[in-house]
Amino acid sequence: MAKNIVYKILKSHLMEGKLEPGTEIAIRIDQTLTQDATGTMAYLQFEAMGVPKVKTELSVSYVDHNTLQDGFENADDHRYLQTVAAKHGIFYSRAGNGICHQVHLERFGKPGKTLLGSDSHTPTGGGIGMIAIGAGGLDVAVAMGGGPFYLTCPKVVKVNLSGKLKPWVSAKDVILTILRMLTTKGNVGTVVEYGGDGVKTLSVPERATITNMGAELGVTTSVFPSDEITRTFLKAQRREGDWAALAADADATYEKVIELDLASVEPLMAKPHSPDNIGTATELAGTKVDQVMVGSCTNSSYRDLMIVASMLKGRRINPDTSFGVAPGSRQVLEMIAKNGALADIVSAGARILESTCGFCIGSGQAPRTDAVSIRTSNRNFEARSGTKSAKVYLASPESAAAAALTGVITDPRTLDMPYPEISLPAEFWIEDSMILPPSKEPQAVTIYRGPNIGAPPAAEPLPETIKGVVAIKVGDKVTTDHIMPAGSRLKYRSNIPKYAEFVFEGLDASFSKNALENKKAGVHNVVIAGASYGQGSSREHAAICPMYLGVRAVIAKSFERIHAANLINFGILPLTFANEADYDAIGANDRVEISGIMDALRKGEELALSDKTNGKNAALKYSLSTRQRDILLAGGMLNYTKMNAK
Ligand code: MIC
Ligand code: SF4
Repeated sequence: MAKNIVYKILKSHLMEGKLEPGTEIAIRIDQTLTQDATGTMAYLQFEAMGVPKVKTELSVSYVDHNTLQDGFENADDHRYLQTVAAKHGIFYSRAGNGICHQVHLERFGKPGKTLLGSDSHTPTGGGIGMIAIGAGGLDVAVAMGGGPFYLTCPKVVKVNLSGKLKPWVSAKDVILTILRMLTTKGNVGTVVEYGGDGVKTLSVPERATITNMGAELGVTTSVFPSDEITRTFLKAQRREGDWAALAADADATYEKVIELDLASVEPLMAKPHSPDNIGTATELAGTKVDQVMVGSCTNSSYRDLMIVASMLKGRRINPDTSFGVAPGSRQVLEMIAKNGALADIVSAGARILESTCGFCIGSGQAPRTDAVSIRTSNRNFEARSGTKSAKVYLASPESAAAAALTGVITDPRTLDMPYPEISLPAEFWIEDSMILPPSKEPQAVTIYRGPNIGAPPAAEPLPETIKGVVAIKVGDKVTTDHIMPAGSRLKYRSNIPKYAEFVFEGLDASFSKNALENKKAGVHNVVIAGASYGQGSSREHAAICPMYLGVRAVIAKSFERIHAANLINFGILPLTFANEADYDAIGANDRVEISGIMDALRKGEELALSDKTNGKNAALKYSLSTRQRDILLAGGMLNYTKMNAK
């Protein structure tokens, strides 16, 4: 049967199930990646499994999120990660070596392979033809232990690219165009596959920008073919041997085909506070800009920084605009340092930042009160920048540099300068000394555990009846940044009781305290939510910390994929309203009851919420595979794994 790229890779990795969209399948994972903010939990869970050496072809542990080190916590965690990697067969990319997705693309990704990463932007690897998926740390730990990864067999949507981008328009504008079409809601269970003649006009870094920010669509992943351009990129990384051709069969079928003429794409920006709230640079032009930040895993490649450097060369940034630049990797930084482009950026007045996530996750560079900040990153959720009143716009490096020069939002096509032509080098600068291979004598490695590292709490089995209170009621598109803020709170990632103090901090500062009191009093906490609950990050802390606070069920209009899986892994029931209108009737603090849970789950029957405060009932649905039901019945993934090991 004719196949698209997605099904070719899934087929060659299929371990359980059939390739029928909507059904649960299990696939073999070739490579894993973790980053430090999700990694400590993932490795603690991996250690708990008792597997001496990872069973994947390659596992890499990156340090790129928590590098601010405003206290001992981050450095302690780094040391833990380094030693645990050395002991268990994992490569360790040290702080300073770059952002996980950028470095993985440069040094490790391979066309046709599967990659599971404990970070939602893992689909960046789709830029070189990988099926690269973001997941919670526990799922990644299981994959490192040799277990399969379970997912819903996706529908595949093709984006058929034709034509060529016009000057001053780049890959970021392409993905913003697609976000305008598909939005951040309603794409769960889909993979976007790119094809068409336009593909060959895009370099690997450009393709990676598109697959990276595909995460904001809420799709499982996005993938490009692997062609001669991919081969040239890998050759320039001295990895031509890792190349493999990958293309869809001529008569491959898709759920839907979306046509996109690259020549029709114009400079766009995502306006506050959602990546799908799109405006054109033309219509936004003239808005005063206080801060411009270039970097993040979306737009920090050699290509992107060379564009910025060429635009700034011989010019000065606007005196009212603060301008920060964070190159995506040490490779990028070293190359622009050697060829002089870094000097052009510095001379223009830029502040050079570490090759890390930094500003993107709100770890430093919080803008001033009410500021307009133009960023090349992928998420502009409210308060993520560290300043609640800031208005963050997401843009291409071209549009960002234009704003830095003029001090206002500027359509880069209106600048009085020629469009810089950037070609990728025949050979990148390659020096991997910041990537430490695993120890040859693992038995001699002692794992370092600083006081910041606590054991992950175990989930309790589900009760027969959830009897409690609506501890919070939230609206649509509540992101994991709302549930479990990052930024200055990031350093508590390895300390669940402490980190749990900040659950829903921005929405209801007393949530954590109240929820914990309910738990102590034996009252179950229930969360009521609107559509697309849990958008954004893969952080399983958005499930672990609520679990720790005694949240037993989340009832939403709909869930995002990674977050729903994390809730199940940590024994929290993800339920949806059979009639969405019932959402309106339930109030915060209402006394609620859901009974007969075990029995209903075992039989696959509907559940009902009885609201004791208003006397109304709401029918509840769930979309769980038998395996997921068993995980919930066991009280989470760790309990389930232990039970099955016996
Ligand atoms: C993010 O962009 O929100 C993060 C920080 O990279 C997260 C992971 C995390 O919360 O640690 C992600 O996207 O998964
Ligand atoms: Fe890091 Fe930002 Fe990318 Fe997340 S989105 S991995 S915080 S650079």
